[in-house]
Amino acid sequence: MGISILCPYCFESFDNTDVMVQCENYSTRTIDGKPTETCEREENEKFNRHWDEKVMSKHVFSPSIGFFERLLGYKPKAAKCDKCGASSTRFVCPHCNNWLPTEMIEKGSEIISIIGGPASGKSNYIVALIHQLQKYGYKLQLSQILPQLVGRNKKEYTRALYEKGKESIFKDHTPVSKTAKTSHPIPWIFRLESHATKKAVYLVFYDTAGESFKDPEEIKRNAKYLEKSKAVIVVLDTLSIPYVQNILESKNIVNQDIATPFMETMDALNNFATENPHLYKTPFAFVMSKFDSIISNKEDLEFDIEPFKTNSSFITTGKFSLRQIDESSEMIKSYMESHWESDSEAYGQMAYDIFNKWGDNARFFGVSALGAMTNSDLKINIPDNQDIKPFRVMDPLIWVLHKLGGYGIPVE
Ligand SMILES: Nc1nc2c(ncn2[C@@H]2O[C@H](COP(=O)(O)OP(=O)(O)OP(=O)(O)O)[C@@H](O)[C@H]2O)c(=O)[nH]1
Ligand SMILES: [Mg+2]
Ligand SMILES: [Zn+2]
Ligand SMILES: [Zn+2]
Repeated sequence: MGISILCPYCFESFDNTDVMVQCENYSTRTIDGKPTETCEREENEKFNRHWDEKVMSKHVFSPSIGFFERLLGYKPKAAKCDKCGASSTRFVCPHCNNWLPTEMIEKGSEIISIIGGPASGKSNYIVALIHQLQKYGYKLQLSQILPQLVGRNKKEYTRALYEKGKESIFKDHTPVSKTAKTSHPIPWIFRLESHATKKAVYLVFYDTAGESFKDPEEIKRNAKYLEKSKAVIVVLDTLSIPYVQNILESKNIVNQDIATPFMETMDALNNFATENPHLYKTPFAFVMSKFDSIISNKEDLEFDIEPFKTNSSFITTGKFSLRQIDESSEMIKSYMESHWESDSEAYGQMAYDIFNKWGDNARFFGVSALGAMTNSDLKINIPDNQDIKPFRVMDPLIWVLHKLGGYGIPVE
């Protein structure tokens, strides 16, 4: 018996000793000094069905795994193609034949979903989150935060998506552009290791186009990954809150994008959770994106930024402050309850409902991926010679890892 792997593409589980291998023979290889035979591409029904495509791909075969390996724990290693004899290390899911990182086959993965409506800020958030983890993760003994080199094609490798996003935000000062709508979301796969516990995990984020979270049919499809997620990060657009919008508009501060109403996302989620009550046992981080807009207009918005005066305190202390998390969450909650009732009592009621249903498994977070608003050129509004400063973006993920346990996150 091996360990059970949850495929981040098709969400089927499989025993890791049932993994398949895809031939990597590009015919320039040699075996014992002699060129190998070429290995023709073929139609791969499973892969094509998954992506709803008609492409030719390299042969997929089953590696031979010995009795003792099965018994003592399987460590994936190079296997010989049953068609051409070349040796390959490209491990694929037996159900959909998508390529998965080798170490994930050995150790499994934890799926954390990031969901939210169109233009709520998901893509920019993911890029800023990884950037900050690579920069500061070591403060909490998290290391090797590595975007993976697997995917349908090189453009879809997490590393490529991340590098492109990082360049856009941190170098060109331009937000990441809109995510294309696809029949299946492309998972962002990262490796992260805890130095303290030596636990290595693969985090899988789904950066779905926000539209997917609006249409009931699509929600059904998303259901599959929400259900299998160990934790969920819900991105809610601060700029879509009518109270905030009205005040900022009166100051001539407007966001260029059409926001998804905060309530629309919450309603969709609430309906879904009511039908799938086990979700209330899953940690949910409710993330208010674009929080820079609140902080820089605190007086007009009558928001008490006391708990938001500094970035994540662990950056200076090396300890994750649960108090800072709780105080920030409380402040957002009470602000909702006291200020947003102008839009009927919906917001206060919603905040109440969340804690009523999720209890200690829910928190509110205020984060800013870009650290500032965008200007009329659609660029991030900071001087060219200054660096982009994301704010509090790591907190939701660290809180979730702390809730899930096993990562040895030092807390205070
Ligand atoms: N002020 C401010 N604006 C932001 C921030 N993050 C994102 N935005 C704005 O929100 C827009 C949408 O952000 P995205 O990250 O593309 O949103 P998304 O949820 O991925 O959108 P879809 O891909 O359409 O689903 C950006 O183009 C920015 O204008 C932030 O931290 N602060
Ligand atoms: Mg996006
Ligand atoms: Zn699969
Ligand atoms: Zn082959």
